[in-house]
Amino acid sequence: MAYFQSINKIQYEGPGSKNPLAYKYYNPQENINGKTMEELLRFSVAYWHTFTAEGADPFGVGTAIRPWANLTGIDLAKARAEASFEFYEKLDVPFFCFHDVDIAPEGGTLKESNDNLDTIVGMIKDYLKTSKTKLLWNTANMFTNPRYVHGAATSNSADVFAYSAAKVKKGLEVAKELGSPNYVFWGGREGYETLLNTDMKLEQDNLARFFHMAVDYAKEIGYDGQFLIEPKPKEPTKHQYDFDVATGLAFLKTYDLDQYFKFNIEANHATLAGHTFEHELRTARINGMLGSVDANQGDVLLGWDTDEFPTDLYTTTLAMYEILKNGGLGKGGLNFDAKVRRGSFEPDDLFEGHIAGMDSFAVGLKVANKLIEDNVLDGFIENRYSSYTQGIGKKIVEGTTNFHELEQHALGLTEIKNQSGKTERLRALVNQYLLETLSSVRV
Ligand code: XLS
Ligand code: NI
Ligand code: NI
Repeated sequence: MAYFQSINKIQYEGPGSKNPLAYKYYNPQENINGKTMEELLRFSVAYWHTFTAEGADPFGVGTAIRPWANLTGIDLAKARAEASFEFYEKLDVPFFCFHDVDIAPEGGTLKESNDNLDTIVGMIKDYLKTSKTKLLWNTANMFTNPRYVHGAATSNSADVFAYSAAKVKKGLEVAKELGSPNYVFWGGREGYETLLNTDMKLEQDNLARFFHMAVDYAKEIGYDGQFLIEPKPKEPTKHQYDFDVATGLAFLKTYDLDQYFKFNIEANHATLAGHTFEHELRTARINGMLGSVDANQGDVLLGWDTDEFPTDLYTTTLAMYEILKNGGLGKGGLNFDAKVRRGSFEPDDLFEGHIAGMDSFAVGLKVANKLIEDNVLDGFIENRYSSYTQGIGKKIVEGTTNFHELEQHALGLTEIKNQSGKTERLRALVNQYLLETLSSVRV
């Protein structure tokens, strides 16, 4: 049965198109430097926002009109799974992602939950045999159920720790079964509310123990997907342990876990941490830790994870710049951890949201590629740091000097000449590249 009957397969119609249900910039087979857009962008649909959520917010119930709304329980789960593959095919998207509870209802016991999960995983496995769309990552939801009120692996309750371990154990088995190239850990409640009742050291040690056990179990069952930590500073927990990439990296290094993990970087989490998206991507990239991306955007006027579809071209450009500089995303992808607004409640909006996000990243890809091709920023940066390529600067970089010699050097200086950083010139250049790219693709 078709759930999105009025929608045909979304086609690339080019920038001149006025059709809201067509790609204007995302042309999957278009070649960018020897790779197709599809290979470079690796788009993914988030199951939870697209098929499970109903548009509720803390002040109101769901508004979404969905063709499976008349169903409940396992029948609802089956309908959503069926609809999801119709959606992927119509959108022509290569990947999707899910939490365990997105795809199957929780039962009264862990055993029942796992049985429900097995039913839907079996269905998905069948679809995967013929579908072009594959799983990018799966994860365990360890934040919705009241048992996680004090956290999962950082809970004060050892029983909750054990329950969480069982969920991730199952998640890794599912990842293996469905051939998932990645497995994600987002620690929504792995943090604390107040130090007055918290043993922070024990909680962090336990989180590290949990990750080590997950690594061991993956090895044991022969699951070789990439492990990803998704940093977020807060929400729902006030202080979250995986605050941002730098904090996550320090944690991983402290506990000898850095060789087993990379990061899944979400744009809106970056802004909640007081960073730009590109800052987080750069921090991960220069440390060899950029694994995957949750592509969305926040709203500076709102202080929470609004998970909007990304439409800010400036940000998609700077993000794609980091991704191209990283040599692509490897096993990772651009997962739309994004939801249509509560007021956008029609099924078509699900398509239009994804189209908007995909087109925006396609533009970002083109502009970033041109900026790199023309050596616009690198050339400037190289010149800006040229004092480190000769004389005392070269010695600093090569590690062949010390404070004595540097003092002598400083004493001999009559004048220190600084150069302008040219921020405005560079911003104007990026604008120029954006506008030129947009006008050159207009048909
Ligand atoms: C929540 C997170 C979550 C993760 C997966 O803010 O973004 O959706 O991506 O658990
Ligand atoms: Ni996310
Ligand atoms: Ni998020």
